[in-house]
Amino acid sequence: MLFVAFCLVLGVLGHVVASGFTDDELVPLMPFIWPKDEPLEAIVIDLESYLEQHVTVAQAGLDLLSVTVDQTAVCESRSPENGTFVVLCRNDELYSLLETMQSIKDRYTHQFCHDWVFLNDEPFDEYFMTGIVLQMPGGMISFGQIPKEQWGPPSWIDLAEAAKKQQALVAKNVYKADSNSYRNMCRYYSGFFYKHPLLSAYKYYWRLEPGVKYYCDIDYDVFRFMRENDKKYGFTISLFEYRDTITSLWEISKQWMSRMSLPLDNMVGFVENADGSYNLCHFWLNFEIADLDFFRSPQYQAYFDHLDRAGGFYYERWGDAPVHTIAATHLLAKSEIWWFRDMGYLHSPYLQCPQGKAFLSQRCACNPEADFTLSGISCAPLYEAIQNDLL
Ligand SMILES: Nc1nc2c(ncn2[C@@H]2O[C@H](COP(=O)(O)OP(=O)(O)OP(=O)(O)O)[C@@H](O)[C@H]2O)c(=O)[nH]1
Ligand SMILES: *[C@@H]1O[C@H](CO)[C@@H](O)[C@H](O)[C@H]1NC(C)=O
Ligand SMILES: [Mg+2]
Repeated sequence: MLFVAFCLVLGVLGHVVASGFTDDELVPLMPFIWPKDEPLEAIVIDLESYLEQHVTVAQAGLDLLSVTVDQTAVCESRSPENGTFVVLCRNDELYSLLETMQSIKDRYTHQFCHDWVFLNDEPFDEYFMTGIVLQMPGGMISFGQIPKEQWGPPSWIDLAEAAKKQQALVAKNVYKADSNSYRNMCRYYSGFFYKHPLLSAYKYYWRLEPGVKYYCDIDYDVFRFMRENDKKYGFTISLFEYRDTITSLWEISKQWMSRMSLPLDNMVGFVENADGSYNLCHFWLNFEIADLDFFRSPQYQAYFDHLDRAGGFYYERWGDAPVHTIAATHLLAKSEIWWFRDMGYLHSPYLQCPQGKAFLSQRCACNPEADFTLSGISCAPLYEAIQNDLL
């Protein structure tokens, strides 16, 4: 025991001396290069000792975890596009994530080997990272940690006031009203993920959540599609937000947007009623394929900062979905927004399932009659009407 502790301390000191990085630099250390032709058992032993050094340091709170496994040599054909998958999740979500990745691998990544970035507010453990890496069909696979100051209420939030307002939402039975971790997640996805150092090398991302499933073949590189067609924001399912979670979001957003010069061919009609109020439509954010540079733009960042100052991520329970949606519909041209209706996609309880010819040619495995688009609580008809100038 003493010996183990001694080795840990030595390892930790060695790391700090060797890396020389300060807390806020967050530079990824040397990647682990996956040797192509070695026996798997040997690779796993080396991988685990590489991971362990980093996990030990991160769990001791001495540095944020930042680990990269270079499996590009394993890709059958690597996508030349500047994009990556992004997954924010916890260590205990490994198995539902593996199922999700299996469906992505079957339907998509066996043809287009992309990179992956996994983020967590706590350090990922060796068990999680090894499990993920062994599943991968290749690519650059990175695991990062979220800086403390980006996860949790900022200093100007009055915590007593926030707790009081939270109780009022709980009394109204509002979905996730009592969850602070959900609030942290929504704020992070609204204003910080695109600034993470592990994402700074990329332009496009595809957001995945543990537990979602893909049911149809996707035979083209989605990042190439985004680039060639000048798309900046893509979604699958769109629906109505719970009004009580965003009581003041629309007014605050409208005031801010009224000072901006918006593109004339924007998509505000997707979110705004004739009387100027919010119709509650939003893109469901467990799926998102988008241009990180849109979020990195000074305009989006200023919008987020304004919302963050107002405090509604904690005083109310603003979702990242209405925030991204209000931003995209106001700040982008409608031609830059895209509905991926060809994706067979499930995030419980809602399913998008292509119909007719698409169902057949993409060999879908979902029930087309259970398609959310047909349910009457989808915003897709409004989206279609606006895209086709029918309104
Ligand atoms: N690391 C980490 N990940 C989180 C945390 N909260 C949420 N996430 C991730 O973000 C995803 C979205 O959060 P959920 O709680 O599932 O939110 P949701 O999809 O709106 O709600 P559900 O209907 O419950 O799935 C989850 O799948 C998690 O992977 C957190 O506190 N830490
Ligand atoms: C990828 O995109 C990012 C963000 O736009 C950019 O900074 C970077 O130079 C791009 N990389 C390549 C290889 O084009
Ligand atoms: Mg979820």
